[in-house]
Amino acid sequence: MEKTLSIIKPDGVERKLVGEVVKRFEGAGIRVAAMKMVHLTSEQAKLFYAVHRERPFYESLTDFMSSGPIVAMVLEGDDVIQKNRDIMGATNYKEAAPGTIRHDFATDIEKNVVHGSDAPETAKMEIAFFFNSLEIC
Ligand code: IDP
Ligand code: MG
Repeated sequence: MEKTLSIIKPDGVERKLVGEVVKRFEGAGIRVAAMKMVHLTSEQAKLFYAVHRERPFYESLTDFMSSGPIVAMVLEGDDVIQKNRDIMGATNYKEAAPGTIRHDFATDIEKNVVHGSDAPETAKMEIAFFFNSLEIC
């Protein structure tokens, strides 16, 4: 079984979309294997998004990601990395397909409600950033 990291970003938590997002994952047959709410410091958000440090939106993105609590989850299932990306929709909500989380709820290219790992290697690193092995059931 494959695992991936999902995050409900500060905009999603503030707008009370936690239940809606989890419902979409579970409705697609995905299992939640770990879940926690955390409020990242700016330094922690910068570490998490270090791969984007050269991008013009890095400062703004990491300010946003540390602006309020987030919900981090480990999702488990067959092909769950790609399945989660399909349920999330395109990064830019204007290009996201109808029925995807970002199409239905995002308000901005940055404030796009959810994060999802994009490949097996990043999934492994991102899961370890938030969870130790005892916390993954
Ligand atoms: P992803 O979240 O769909 O994997 P990435 O390219 O990895 O997209 O970008 C990470 C996050 O950075 C996005 O989810 C979004 O919040 C933000 N972001 C991406 N591109 C832009 C941009 O052009 N302007 C502002 N924020 C952006
Ligand atoms: Mg990404």
